[in-house]
Amino acid sequence: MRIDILTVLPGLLQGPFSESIVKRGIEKNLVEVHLHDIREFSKDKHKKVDDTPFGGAAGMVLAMQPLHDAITKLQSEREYDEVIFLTPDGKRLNQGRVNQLSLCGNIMMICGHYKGIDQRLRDHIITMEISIGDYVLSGGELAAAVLTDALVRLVPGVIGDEMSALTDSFQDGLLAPPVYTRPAEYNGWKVPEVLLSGNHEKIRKWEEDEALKRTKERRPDLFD
Ligand code: 6GU
Repeated sequence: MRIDILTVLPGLLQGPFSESIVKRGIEKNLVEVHLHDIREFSKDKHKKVDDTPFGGAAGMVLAMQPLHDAITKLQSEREYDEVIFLTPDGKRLNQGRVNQLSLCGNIMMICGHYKGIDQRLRDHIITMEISIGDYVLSGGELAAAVLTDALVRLVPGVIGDEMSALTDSFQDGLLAPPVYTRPAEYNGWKVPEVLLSGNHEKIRKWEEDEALKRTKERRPDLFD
């Protein structure tokens, strides 16, 4: 999988990709993540990347020329399965959509800023608009980092069996059951007896019941 991210703040994204799972996926050559600074494409003498909106509304819009040139250059180099705009008015991200997107070869992500991007780019070039939740971030960068992390961990080989992505919360439509580790008693707090029983069938049943109970209590909406 190759992910190209277009941003006016590449520095905001370097940290999240140089640690842990994403770092490992890159080092194993299973994923490529490329950051592109939109400002480098600006033909303005001051390298401006924002512009005022027609109609006189407050705020600024990402300038047309540098963003369109950046997208066009990347599209001339390879075919993209999706050109995703990260924006609070996009479709809300969930595990189902992450699973679908994880099958892509090449993904382009565009980080929104200011009041967003020109609607004509959304109409003609963007293929998918994604929000990561009902709250406002200062820009699309952190959302792109979230989406990239969620995708990379599903690429075969990036995470080992010991962390199996298939047992994550949401992957089977339920929250994950509680987990315990040694010692079996700590500070007077005991691990549920069944987990020490060695009876794998019983343990699986217990985990299933706990996952159901937890989902009913915390996220009844997941049953809708
Ligand atoms: Cl994708 N962008 C911004 N700016 N805010 C958000 C978001 C995206 N998703 C939730 N809030």
